[in-house]
Amino acid sequence: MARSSKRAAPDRAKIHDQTLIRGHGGELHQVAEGETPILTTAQGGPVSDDQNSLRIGERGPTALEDFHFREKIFHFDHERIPERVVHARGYGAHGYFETTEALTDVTRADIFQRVGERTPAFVRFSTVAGSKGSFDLARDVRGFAVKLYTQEGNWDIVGNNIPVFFIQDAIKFPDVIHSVKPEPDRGFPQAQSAHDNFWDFISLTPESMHMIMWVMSDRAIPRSFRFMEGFGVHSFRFVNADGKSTFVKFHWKPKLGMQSVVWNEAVKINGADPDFHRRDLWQAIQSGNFPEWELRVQLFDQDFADRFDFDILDPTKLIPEEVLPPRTVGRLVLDRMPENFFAETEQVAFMTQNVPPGVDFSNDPLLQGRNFSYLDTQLKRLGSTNFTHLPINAPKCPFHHFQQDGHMAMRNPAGRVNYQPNSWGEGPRESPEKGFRSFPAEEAGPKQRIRAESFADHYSQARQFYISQTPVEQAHIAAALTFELSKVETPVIRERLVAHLLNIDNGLAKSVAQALGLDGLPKPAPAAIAPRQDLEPSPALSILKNGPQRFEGRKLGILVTDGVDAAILNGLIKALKREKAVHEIIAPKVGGVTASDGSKVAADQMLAGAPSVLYDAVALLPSEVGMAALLSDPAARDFVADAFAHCKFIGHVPAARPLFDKVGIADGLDDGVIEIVGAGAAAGFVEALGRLRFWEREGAPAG
Ligand code: HDE
Repeated sequence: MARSSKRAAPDRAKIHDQTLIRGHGGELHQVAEGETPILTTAQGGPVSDDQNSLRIGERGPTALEDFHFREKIFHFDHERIPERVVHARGYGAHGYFETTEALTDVTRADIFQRVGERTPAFVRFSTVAGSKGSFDLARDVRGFAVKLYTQEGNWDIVGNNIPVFFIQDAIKFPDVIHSVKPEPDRGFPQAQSAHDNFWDFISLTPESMHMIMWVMSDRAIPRSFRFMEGFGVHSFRFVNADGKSTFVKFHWKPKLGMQSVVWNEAVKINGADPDFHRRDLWQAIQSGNFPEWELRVQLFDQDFADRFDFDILDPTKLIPEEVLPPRTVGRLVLDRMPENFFAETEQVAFMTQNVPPGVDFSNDPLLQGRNFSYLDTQLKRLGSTNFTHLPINAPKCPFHHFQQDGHMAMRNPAGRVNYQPNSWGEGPRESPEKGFRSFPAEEAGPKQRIRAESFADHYSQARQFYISQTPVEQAHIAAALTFELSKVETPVIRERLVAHLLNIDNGLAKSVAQALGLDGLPKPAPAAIAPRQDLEPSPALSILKNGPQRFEGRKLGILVTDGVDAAILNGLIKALKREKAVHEIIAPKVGGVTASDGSKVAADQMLAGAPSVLYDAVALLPSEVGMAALLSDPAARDFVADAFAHCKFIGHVPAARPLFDKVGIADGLDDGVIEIVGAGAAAGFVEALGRLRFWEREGAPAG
């Protein structure tokens, strides 16, 4: 039986048109102009009353025969499906992948054959530990899962925003996840790694140390999905038409550069806007600022693998970009939000085993385990083997097979033939040329449970990551470790972790021990292999060394009052537009203010609902009169104090100065606090914003 997915794409422009409504089958129905469609049951029966259930008498009992009520409540009762065991909280968007460099020599994958070709894509970003309703800015790894609907079937690169992982063997996955999730007796903490169980497991699992450096760094508190890198983590294979294999690692590089928030800010954002990352992606895409990443590949052969310092099958190791420069081969653009969160983002099923011909697996033991896990999890979550029938999971290329029946089967074979070979001359047959052929790697050896000796170095790359950071970033790692361990109630766990840090960096171990108030330093943890001190720093691992030097895609919060200088405000907005940045006007009342020239300025936010943590930088443009009222407003004081504490650039008119006095920072004002005098000065202020933060305020050099 032949099936094609060439279903007409819905005409999006018309979906919200009054004259078209979408039916439950996804089809659009025409209704006469001005006519309201009739509400029906799921069986299509017209409903006469949706406000009252069927009762015997005015105040009597409800009748069992009320099939409309029964169906409505039945369906409602079953609205939830199990959330993902990990990565439950996520947010997705549609877009496309464009091939910018053909890789015909290294892979036969169709997607890399033609420069300029676009392949539809769906991406889901997520946190790992929290449940579906948890807040966005947990300290956590972010999932970065990409589904590419290629001409040879779906290819899922189910990656993270961190290029290494906690464990080396998939059999440890339930343990690491159990340890980070809420503790089973008390049911908390939610979406937090700062508790005993997590650090107990970590401190007993030295292989996690490299990953720990990453999750304690600012990578784990990104400012936006748009400003994160993504990584396939494992070594995969490309296989070309001649059957030659090349190893490959996948990297996604954000076009607008990387950016994170600081911890104190993250904590406050979670209260002020738990959907911070969702809202950010939604707003960017809805306003036409489509986020974009480059796909870069690190390609290497067996020779390189043999020579490299670490085992390329070990997912707790990376290959520094300076050692093996990545090649840019494509770009990923997200330009459309799902029409329905549940149907698409919640039901999307990513699977590492979804690879097209020309992409293949390595023996990374984590990847091998994942290839089992993802199919299993889809059955549990989506409830049927037919989860590929859901539009978000169905391939967009023609597909033909004899799988049939099961729950919710919607695409059963038509006609008599549901097997092959058959004598009826019908139906699809396999193709040795076009079909997926596994790379014929030679495998032999005793069947055993063993960790390869080549996986035994747990500290050298952790150290390399640490020494590659700027002093500011290093200080953040120390502060994060201190915070997390301060929440651990069992002193021996704190000590055990510091013992590992001694194998990474003495200074780091000492500062954490001191900040925790440990009585002296423990002995370094026994190391299976002595940590290397000779690995060169890799600048690519630092966020701040790779700053975008522009404010594009970022958001300025502009605080105004009645009497705001209209020329300055307009100058500022113009300069931001030129920089492709966005802004929000924050006023004491959401009704807005009247500017100096008598014009009405609409507000996006009321001050009490818009703390400065929601912005990348702030501008204070009160009038003298407006200022007087702000001085006694705690929201105004927090607005400024937090912006300053979080090293944000603060632009201000002279009238705002008393606020600095009021919050006690007037004596410490630095070059990150910029006076805006006259309309022309606004452009200068916006130019300074390109540095994103004034890190010198933290007392450590930024570079
Ligand atoms: Fe996953 N992982 N994982 N994982 N993972 C899931 O699949 C699993 C691992 C990642 O947005 C689950 O559909 C095992 C590494 C992402 O829908 C589950 C192991 C990396 C997502 C699963 C790992 C990831 C998942 C849960 C250890 C980075 C979210 C729901 C071997 C390279 C995808 C689901 C989305 C989701 C299993 C380790 C990334 C249970 C067994 C390493 C981005 O199948």
